[in-house]
Amino acid sequence: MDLFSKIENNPINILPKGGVVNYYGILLAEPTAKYYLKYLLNNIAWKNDEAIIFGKHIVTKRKVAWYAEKPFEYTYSKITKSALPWTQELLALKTLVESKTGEIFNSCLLNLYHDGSEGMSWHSDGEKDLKKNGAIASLSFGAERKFVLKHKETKEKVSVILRDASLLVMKNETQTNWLHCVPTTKKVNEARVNLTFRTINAPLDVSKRHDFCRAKIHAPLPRQ
Ligand SMILES: O=C(O)CCC(=O)C(=O)O
Ligand SMILES: [Mn+2]
Repeated sequence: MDLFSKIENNPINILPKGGVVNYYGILLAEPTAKYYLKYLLNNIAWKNDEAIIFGKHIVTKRKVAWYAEKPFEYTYSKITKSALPWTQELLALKTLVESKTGEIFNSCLLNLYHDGSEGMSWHSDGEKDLKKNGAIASLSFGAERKFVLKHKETKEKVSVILRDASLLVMKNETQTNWLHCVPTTKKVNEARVNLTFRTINAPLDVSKRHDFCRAKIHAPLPRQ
């Protein structure tokens, strides 16, 4: 058994206290990872992210997309997004992540970092729309980027490099006690796509979207 399959089967909790962040290592072979990166770059409905910060409307270079099993609304940084229905490929990746982690997810927030000049600043994912202490599974494709966690009180930092096709899961009290970020870097010139599978508990207002039955499609097993 190589190191990666060891990590994959016995994920390592990289946090010393106050939560669980399990790193599973690389889940997919290189050709499959390349296939998904290309698929995600070309087929996801990417939009620049928006935020209201200190009353100012900010539009990021980084792009985002929000998909779910129902047209859930998700509000963060004071902007509300309404989910698009799953694609077959996203469902296949959700199935893969669920089988590895034993968790169930109903939504996915995707981020596209075109290169190292784009990152994500310190935050925690504790919005009221999300299941409290629910697991958040982060699957990465493309360029390797550093992911840093910082304890809210002690300021202790823990970091991990998120590699192509690797999986990391944050759960339990992690969002209460830790912030996380993806720092910008001059060393990376390639794109990275990150998928965070989440559990949203927003009630569904079906009157808003009648075309959502498109989401009821067969989920194939992921290509290996
Ligand atoms: O890109 C990443 O690895 C992190 C993304 C993230 O923290 C988020 O979408 O909330
Ligand atoms: Mn986050």
